[in-house]
Amino acid sequence: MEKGAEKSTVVILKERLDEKQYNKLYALKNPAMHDFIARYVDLCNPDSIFVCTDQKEDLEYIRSASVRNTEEIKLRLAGHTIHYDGYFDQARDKINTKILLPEGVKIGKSINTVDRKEGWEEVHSIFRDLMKGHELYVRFFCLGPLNSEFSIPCVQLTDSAYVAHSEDLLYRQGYEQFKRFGDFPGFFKFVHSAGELTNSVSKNTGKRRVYIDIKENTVYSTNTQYGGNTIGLKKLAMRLAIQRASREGWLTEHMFVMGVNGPGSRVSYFSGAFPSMCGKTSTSMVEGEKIIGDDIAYLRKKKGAVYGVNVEKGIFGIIQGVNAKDDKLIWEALHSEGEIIFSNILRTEKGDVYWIDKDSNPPEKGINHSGEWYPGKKDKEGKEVDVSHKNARFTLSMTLLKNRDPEMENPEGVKIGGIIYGGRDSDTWVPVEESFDWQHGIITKGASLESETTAATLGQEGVRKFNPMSNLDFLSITIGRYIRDNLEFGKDLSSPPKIFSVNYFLKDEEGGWFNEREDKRVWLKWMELRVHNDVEAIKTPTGYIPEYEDLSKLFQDVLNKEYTEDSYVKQFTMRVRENINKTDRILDIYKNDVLDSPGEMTEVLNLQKERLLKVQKRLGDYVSPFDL
Ligand code: SPV
Ligand code: MN
Repeated sequence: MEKGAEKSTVVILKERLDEKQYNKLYALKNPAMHDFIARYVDLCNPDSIFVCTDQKEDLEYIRSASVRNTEEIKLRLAGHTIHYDGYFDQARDKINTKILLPEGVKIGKSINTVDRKEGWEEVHSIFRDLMKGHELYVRFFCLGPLNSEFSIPCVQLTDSAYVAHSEDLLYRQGYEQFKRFGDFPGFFKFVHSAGELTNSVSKNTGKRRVYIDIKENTVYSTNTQYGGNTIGLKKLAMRLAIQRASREGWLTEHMFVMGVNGPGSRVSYFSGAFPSMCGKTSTSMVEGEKIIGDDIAYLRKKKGAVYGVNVEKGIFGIIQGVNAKDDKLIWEALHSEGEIIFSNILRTEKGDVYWIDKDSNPPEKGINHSGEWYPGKKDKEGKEVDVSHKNARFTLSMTLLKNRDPEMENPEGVKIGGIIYGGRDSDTWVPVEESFDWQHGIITKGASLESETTAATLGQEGVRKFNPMSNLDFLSITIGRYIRDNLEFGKDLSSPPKIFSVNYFLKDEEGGWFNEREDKRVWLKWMELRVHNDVEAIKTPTGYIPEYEDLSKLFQDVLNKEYTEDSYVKQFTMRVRENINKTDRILDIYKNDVLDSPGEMTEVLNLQKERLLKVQKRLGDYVSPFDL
């Protein structure tokens, strides 16, 4: 080949792939996909390439590759493995995650961006030869159920067998779908390289980049392994899907989807948005109910209602605090044989695992994300190293769960009866409240969500941050446009879902919790009854709250517990002053920081403030629910 002349796709792929892999790739008649793969094979220069079909033996190849290359280590129970990310690569890197912004496009200052050309060139220069010494895995998946209007086909290139393996547990296989579709455009593309490794973890995290090209539906990720930075179909695909949804009139949300059992054989479906580490997975996995998904949902309008699907088919869940009492179903799955990848927790020589707030005391030694571990170990900065990282995770396919809802693979999705917004809020919102209607719910619950930061992203914890719909980290359009899309979405529905807020994190003056972890089971049942107007509620300036008698009955029925009037008053006292302050904060944000904020925003928030001021004048800063 002459220097300077571009090699053709076929030439590159013939040269680089062995015959078997080449044939698997060319059984798919999609030239755009072939071009994409050839470009990155040529640039990243892997030692070898494996094309993964949906066949069992191919999946087995990936599974054993991750053990062979020591990205995963086998544990005592069959199917269980453990993976470690680098000590400084334990969470989403918000600083180096950027949208490649095309010229002339504005998406507001809350979204991290880099000029498209500049960012594209930077990440492509990092990619040059980055896969040298590695095997490249080519994988095909589908976001959303197969054969559905929700489906989005995807191609992932990664040189991490751990990432390829994780995706296998988390997403529906899409090779056969690509084959059926033939030559089609519009699939999402992901290129990831863990980069140079030391002790099986990414070495050059200084060159960690996650760049999202909304113009080409492509995401680039380099020099990192942590799932939130690397598993393309998870949060990276969300940015692409949010763009597409906005153009096409549907929604991409950071939401679980679950079925709540009502009286008789009634099942009502809910979707719920919570920031990371605020109880989203544990809510969707509560005892007695059914899970469809724990993290990401697509919502579409059909027949005057909202239908939702789980974009994924597995869980990449927080393991800290999972214990036999509060998380029975997760606990059981984690202690049964089956394919599970644990990450960033302690393992012993015998292959048992420990994490923060597991039931039993941790052993005196083991290996964790910091290497050899012993109680009291300090890191280089003098900080005590916990037995596991706070953002440590478990990854499993939901086929391992007994509480998986049979509707999960329904290509139609499930009809959503209620939408829940929740955050980490120590002093303002009551534990559960229903909004007056769709507009009021979107504006004062979803678009007004604030939450204290957690270990799910790098940086300081416990800082109250504005996080509309818990989706701020994943937006690729202006907040204003996103809120407008949400408002529009509900406008012409004949049976709109009811919108609720929940707060599991309310604290008393001494900093103790007002809620027990299992209380959420009661809040879910109350919301289920409200969806069908089966119980009355008390009208407050901010929405409808439960009546004491209904909760008392539910606590008895669901938890076999007495619910005292005193607990009710503590939990449901209207914190008028805090709510006014919050409304002011949110008004300020939408007036001053948000581009193209819809006019309804300030209208609805101002009305809410007036209602709060009136109550304050009449009854003071703290009002018992019995006085409302
Ligand atoms: C979250 O942090 O919201 C997660 C895990 O669900 S991550 O993949 O990091 O986004
Ligand atoms: Mn999440």
